Amino acid sequence: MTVHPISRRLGPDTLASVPAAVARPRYDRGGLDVGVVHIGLGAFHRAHQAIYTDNALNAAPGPWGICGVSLRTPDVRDALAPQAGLYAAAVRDEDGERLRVVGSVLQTLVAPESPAAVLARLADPRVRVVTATVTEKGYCHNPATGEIDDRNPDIRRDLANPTQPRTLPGFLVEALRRRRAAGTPPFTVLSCDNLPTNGEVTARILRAYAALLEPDLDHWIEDRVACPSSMVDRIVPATTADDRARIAAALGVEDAAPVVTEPFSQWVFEDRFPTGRPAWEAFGAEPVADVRPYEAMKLRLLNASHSCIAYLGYLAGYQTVAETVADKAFERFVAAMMDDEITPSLRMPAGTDLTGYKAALLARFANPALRHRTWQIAMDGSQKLPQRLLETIRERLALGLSFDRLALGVAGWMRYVRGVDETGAPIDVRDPLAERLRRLAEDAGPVAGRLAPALLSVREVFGDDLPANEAFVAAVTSALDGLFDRGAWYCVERLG
Ligand code: CS2
Repeated sequence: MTVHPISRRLGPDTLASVPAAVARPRYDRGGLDVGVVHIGLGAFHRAHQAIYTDNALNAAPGPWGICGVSLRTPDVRDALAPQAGLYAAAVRDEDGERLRVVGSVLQTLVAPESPAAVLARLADPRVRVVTATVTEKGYCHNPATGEIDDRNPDIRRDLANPTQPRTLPGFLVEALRRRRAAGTPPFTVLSCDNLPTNGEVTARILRAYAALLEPDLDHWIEDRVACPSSMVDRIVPATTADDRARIAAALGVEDAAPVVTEPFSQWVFEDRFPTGRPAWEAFGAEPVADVRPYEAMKLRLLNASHSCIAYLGYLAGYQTVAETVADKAFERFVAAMMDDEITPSLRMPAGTDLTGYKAALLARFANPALRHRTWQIAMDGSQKLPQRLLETIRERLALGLSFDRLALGVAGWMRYVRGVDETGAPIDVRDPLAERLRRLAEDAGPVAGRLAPALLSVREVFGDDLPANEAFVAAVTSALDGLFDRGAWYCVERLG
């Protein structure tokens, strides 16, 4: 009987059959300890931190294998476990695709199935770093204030069942409690999510949760647990069935968990790891004393533009970021928003080439080899708007400066979360607040003068200050009026 090669699966036994042009781990995976636990084993981690670690291990093997934990579904574990954690990363641009097999993920766990195994791994003294990509909502905080949301049902549930947690703070604090009880030094927690001062946010949430769990644990965490901040950047669209088929053909074996990404990658972090870390900087990661200017640059330029492209591009009928910015009206709009409304808010260290950074961003958005869906980026807007658009707007309001394009982005979100597109078709709005937003929008109806104030009443997004600011309310209402009246494309074109 002949076995068709593609029916075989990527794994340690089939790696030798993968074409030689595909790079692969040069270290002995069997001899590695798990030194890093990563929470949130999505495509972004596999295309970013796991690759930096793979590079570090290639250069100098050390005790830094990764145990990846999924907080919700078993999908990634189901895909990766039969492959012993191996998967391909495809780097794509208009010149083609380069593949490598990544080996740094040694173990995968699914938190809802085995919380005890996750806690045991986190309490293991060999684990010295915990990294996290749990998305904005995974911090269970109020996005406008950055404080823990102690009414969050998952947080309440974890506090009532601390040995069977579900949330990031629930797992980390219980593991830290066990480490303290056992006299084991704490791990360092490195947030890799798109939040400004993500280390401070993490530290605050861990302390607040600990204070609710056990007296004095919050002080121990404050004194002993380092939570450096980091800025991460790499565009990683969701992998599609087409990607999997193309990559399997190139590898000669099936891979159920490949990731597809761009050549660009950046990682800037505060270098506070009292118990050590992999040598990520040897491969381009940038340890710095203060990461805040880099976070602001990335969130306000890249992510803000992404969100505007997502809402306004989707409403204008575009499916992907590349399609949207191929429309010159959109490209001009994004460039003008970055130059006129965002750049003046950035205070970069001397020598930073913001002009080059912005030109590179436009080229990255235009990468025709990535199908980055506007719908994907539009997800969870209630958690993203504050740090992407509203902070910059606040600064401009304080200086009496205009912000018409940023206001159009906010109005685009309002128009989008109504859940009906410009042709009358339904939009599948994904957001932790989706239901509440939809009800507010339904009661208000498609009238800017009613919809804008209705949505501005969501204080977790807009805080108390913006709904009370006349200039802000007027700008957003007028932008939303334009969207209802003339449609997204016209409004974008007018401001481009
Ligand atoms: C995107 C980000 O989905 C989104 O909200 O804006 O995931 C973006 O692609 C990354 O931050 C790029 O580093």
